[in-house]
Amino acid sequence: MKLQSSHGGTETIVQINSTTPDPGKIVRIIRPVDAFQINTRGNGLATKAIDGNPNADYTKGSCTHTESVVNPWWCANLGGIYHVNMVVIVNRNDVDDGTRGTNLRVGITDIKPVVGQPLDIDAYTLCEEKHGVMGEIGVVNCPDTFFGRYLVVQFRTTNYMHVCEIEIYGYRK
Ligand SMILES: [Ca+2]
Repeated sequence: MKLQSSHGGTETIVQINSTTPDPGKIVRIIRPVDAFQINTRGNGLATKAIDGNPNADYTKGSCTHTESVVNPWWCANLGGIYHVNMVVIVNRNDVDDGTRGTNLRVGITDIKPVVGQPLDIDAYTLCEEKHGVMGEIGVVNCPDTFFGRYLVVQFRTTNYMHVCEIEIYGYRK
């Protein structure tokens, strides 16, 4: 796994033994076709989490930003049905009030979330929840049996959500 810029067409390949029961499947980084989030504050567009630039300084222009809401969420349209094995989330690191990025949850669904609407991730296939503050990087594993078109990242808290890159690993169903 690498977190450096992936511009230039290079493709990251990782080995995830614990979640890849079939050794014939190659887990690769998935390139989503679109990203959106519950709402957007300023220039913190949702697509900045999939622009290939993991720079964690918001002022450098490659991080997302929502308003402060209950259970803010972000979603990637994977452009097809994928098994998702792992998600790596790079948190913003130039501001830290000690609570942002709390109770990270990742889920998969075929139902497109609606911008501006709250999202009940418990209704989705929930990969994992990380209790407490995420820190600079969050890593979430998904069971190999999970698949879908939309990958949702949510913080179960009331706060702003701002992440700087979200890398999704898996393989096409
Ligand atoms: Ca970015």
